[in-house]
Amino acid sequence: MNTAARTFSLLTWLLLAGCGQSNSGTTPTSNSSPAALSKVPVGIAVAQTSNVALLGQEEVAGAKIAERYFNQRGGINGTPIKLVFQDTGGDEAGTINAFQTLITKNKVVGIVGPTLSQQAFAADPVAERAKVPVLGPSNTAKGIPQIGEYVARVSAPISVVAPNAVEAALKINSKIKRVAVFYAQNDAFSKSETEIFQQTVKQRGLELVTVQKFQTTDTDFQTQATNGINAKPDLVIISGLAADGGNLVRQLRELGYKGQIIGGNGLNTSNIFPVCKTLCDRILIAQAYSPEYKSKINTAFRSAYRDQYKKEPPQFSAQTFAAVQVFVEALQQVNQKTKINELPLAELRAKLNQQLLTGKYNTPLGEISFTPEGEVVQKAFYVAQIKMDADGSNGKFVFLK
Ligand code: 1QQ
Repeated sequence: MNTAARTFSLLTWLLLAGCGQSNSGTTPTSNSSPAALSKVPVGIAVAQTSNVALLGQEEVAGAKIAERYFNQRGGINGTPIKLVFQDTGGDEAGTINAFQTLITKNKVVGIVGPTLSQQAFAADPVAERAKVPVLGPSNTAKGIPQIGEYVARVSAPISVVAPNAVEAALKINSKIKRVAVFYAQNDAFSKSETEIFQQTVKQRGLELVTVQKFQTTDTDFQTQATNGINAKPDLVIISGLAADGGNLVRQLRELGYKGQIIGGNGLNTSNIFPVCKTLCDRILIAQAYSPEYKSKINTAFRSAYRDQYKKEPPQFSAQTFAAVQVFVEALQQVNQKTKINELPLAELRAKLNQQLLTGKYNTPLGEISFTPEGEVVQKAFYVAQIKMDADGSNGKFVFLK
């Protein structure tokens, strides 16, 4: 590259990194140009619109708190990070689009996202082919880290999280025998989660009295709820997403179901409160995060979240914070060996991917690390129970001891 071209490419980098998404009119540099960064662009590809935004908006919140937190502490050895947000919407096509934009246009060093496993199975291969590291903040289905070398996750697999909720239900009511399971058959995570729940039920010697299927786009669950209730369960387990899951809970209760309900990870948000209101009360949900976890970084994260949102931070915010943290701390490590703004982007992405898999991170989720395949290694899990106010206008997650 001649001097004029190189200067142009550096300017383009500065513009790209400084202005986030607004890079119209500039010619993107090639991936082999030096990554002369005034800010290090990290992509956030989560659902900001559609029903999936009920989950994704908590991820945006966690990412923004992380950006502020780490930049206040010097970013990558003096160079701040700049989060570049691309909305995936709720489907696969939107996610592939968001990934492509982040990779080729915004030239991010890595991507945190997407919200759903269903979206990850479609879009992560795009990042894999482009050799751009992806950190799943909330992809819990079986098979995510196996998508490729550049795919890892901070979200513990549902196989280690979900059984805790069944254990908690049995602790609350040891008489539980008959279990009805409901799952969204058009969602990869829900299918993966229900397999784990169904296995757990059998391993515990409980009776699986019915399995009912629905779609995440459904709003009317009369048929499934009636079938479920007719099987006389004393425990109902739901694997779906927030809007459908919340509606199913509401309709089960309206039709008279009085027993315990376990909600899966897709219901793990206070955004279901407006859907099932007082009828959300008592739902049990397993957690990969507790706001009460004692550590310096969780105390800082928790108070930043509470200052802004006047409630306890939810799991998805904590997981997304942790994903940004992993990128930041891995970039700091890479930078100690070779200054990151002297590295061509393709090399930086490759080094970042290698580095992040080898580190240990003291996150709000506790200390985490990764297997060589990119599976998160995490120690502590929890179960919370929803407690709604009498008028159903608000509620909270109460962590069980
Ligand atoms: C997945 C999930 C989602 C329900 C979390 C937002 O766990 O899709 O894997």
